[in-house]
Amino acid sequence: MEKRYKTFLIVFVLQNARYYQSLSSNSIHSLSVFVPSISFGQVFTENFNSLTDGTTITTSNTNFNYVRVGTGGGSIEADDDCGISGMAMNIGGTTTTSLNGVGRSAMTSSDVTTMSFTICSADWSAGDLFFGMGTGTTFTGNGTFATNDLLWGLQLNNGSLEYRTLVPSQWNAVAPAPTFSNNTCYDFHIVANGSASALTDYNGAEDLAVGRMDIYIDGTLIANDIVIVDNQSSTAFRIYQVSGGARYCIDNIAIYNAAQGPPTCSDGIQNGDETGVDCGGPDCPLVLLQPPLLPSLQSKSFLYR
Ligand SMILES: [Ca+2]
Ligand SMILES: [Ca+2]
Ligand SMILES: [Ca+2]
Repeated sequence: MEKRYKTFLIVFVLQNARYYQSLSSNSIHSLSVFVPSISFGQVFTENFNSLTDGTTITTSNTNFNYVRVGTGGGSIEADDDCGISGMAMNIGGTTTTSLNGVGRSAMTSSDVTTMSFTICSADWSAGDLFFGMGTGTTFTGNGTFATNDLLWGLQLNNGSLEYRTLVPSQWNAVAPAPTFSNNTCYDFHIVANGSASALTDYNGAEDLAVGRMDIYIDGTLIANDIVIVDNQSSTAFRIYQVSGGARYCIDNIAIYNAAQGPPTCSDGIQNGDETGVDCGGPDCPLVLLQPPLLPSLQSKSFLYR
């Protein structure tokens, strides 16, 4: 997999410019973008873009407040060659007993939450990766946590997407089962409702019953109103490798204390793998990096990435 940094020098018709600026001869102007960079309800974000390739990830160089590299091997490091635009987190190990995890606790408490992230793997069949949200002291430490600490929990178990239930306490396959191709990245997006009220049209036209979650992959609703673990408020999330030798690249982690639809190129906020508001990354329009220098021509040269 290769990252996809590309620089384009293209001809751009001034009348179609996305961002307007006044121009004067032979001078350089800065651009002003009058949009918020963090959307309403977002309580956590991490995209690793300031890390150097190969950096061992700790809480001191990320927005996490929980990082664990368990006994038996494994590691967590920054990786710029995952197929994700920009730096990502590479989590996993080479043994079957590793426990590598990251997370955040003490976030704003909410019983309606959204978690969004991008994930890739070279071999989905080789490991077991957990991700979920919840509360309780075990979310903040190294210990495994009780099922009833979870608002919701999912795992990618040897390529099978499974959800946790409290009664009976077990893992259940999401149906119909989504399939995952090796060396391919997917955008996961989970909206969970632990409140006492059903949600209506949270994503324009999508509802979510009490005690349920909607699971989107690559912007498509692949599991509708799946049972969550326990109706409760959440203050934390964790992602960890349960077992297996697989490594996973994870990026663009975002947590909201509200019901948020999956990222789009027109929602007015920078989310998903966008590098600007509704632009950049593999799915959205190019980001304007540099204004034109010569204003006198009908067509201009711009630098994009
Ligand atoms: Ca990144
Ligand atoms: Ca739904
Ligand atoms: Ca967007």
